Amino acid sequence: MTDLSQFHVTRRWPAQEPSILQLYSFPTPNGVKASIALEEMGIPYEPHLVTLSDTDVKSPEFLSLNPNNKIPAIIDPDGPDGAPLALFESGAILLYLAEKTGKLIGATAVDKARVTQWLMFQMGGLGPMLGQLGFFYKFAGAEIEDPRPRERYINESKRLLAVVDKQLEGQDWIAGEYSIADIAIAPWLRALDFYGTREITGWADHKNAVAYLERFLERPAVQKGLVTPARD
Ligand SMILES: N[C@@H](CCC(=O)N[C@@H](CS)C(=O)NCC(=O)O)C(=O)O
Repeated sequence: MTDLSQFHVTRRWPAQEPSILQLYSFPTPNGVKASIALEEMGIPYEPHLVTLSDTDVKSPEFLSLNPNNKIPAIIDPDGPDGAPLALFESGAILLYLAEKTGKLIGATAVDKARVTQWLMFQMGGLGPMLGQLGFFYKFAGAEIEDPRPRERYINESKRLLAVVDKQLEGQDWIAGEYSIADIAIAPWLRALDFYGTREITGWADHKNAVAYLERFLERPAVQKGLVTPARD
C-alpha cells in the first residue's frame, strides 16, 4: 500500500487512491495542461480541486507542495527509482510525464528539441503575455488609466499570435506531430475568449491558429481535461 502521508498536502486533500498519480489543479489554461496530458497519455490519476483562492493556493498544505502558490502540481507515487516525486510548474510536469511515458515528446532527439523549444516559447512568452493582457484588459488592471501596460501586452500578444499562425502554415500541430507543446499552447489561445481579448488581438485573422484551436478542442482527451478537476 502506497503511503503519501509524508506529503503535508494530503492532510487537506486526502488521497483516496494513493497508488495513482495525484493532481492538484484548477481548470485554468495552466491547470488544464496537466489534466489534458494525463488524459492523452492514459495515466491513471486522482484529481483534487485547488481553487485560486488564498485559502487554497496559499494554505500551508498547498505551499508544502508548491512554495510558489500556483496550480498545477502533482505527486507521482511511482516516481524515478520507485520513490514518490512531487512536482510543480506546468512545463516541468509536461516534460516529466512525456519522458516517463515516452509519449507526445517526439521520437528523435531533433523532435524532442523542437517540442521543448515550442513548450518553452509558451512558458516564457505566449502564456505570460496573454495572461498579463487579460489582467490589464479584463481584471483589476483594466482600471489603470495609463494605456502603456495594456498597449504593451496587446502588441506583444499580436506579435506572438502571428508567430504561432506562421508556424502552423501547412501543418496541423506546432512542432509537426501532436505533442506536449500543443497541450501547452492551445489552452492559452482558447483563453483569449475568456479574457474578452479576441477582437483586440485580431484573433479571427489568424486562420491557421483558429483552425488549430478547433482541431485541438475536438480531441476527447482535451474535452475531458478541460473540465478536470470538476468545479464545485
Ligand atoms: N508558471 C506556472 C504558472 C501557474 C499559474 O500561473 N497558475 C495560476 C492559475 S493559471 C495560479 O495558480 N494562480 C494562483 C495565485 O497566483 O495565487 C505554471 O506554468 O505552472
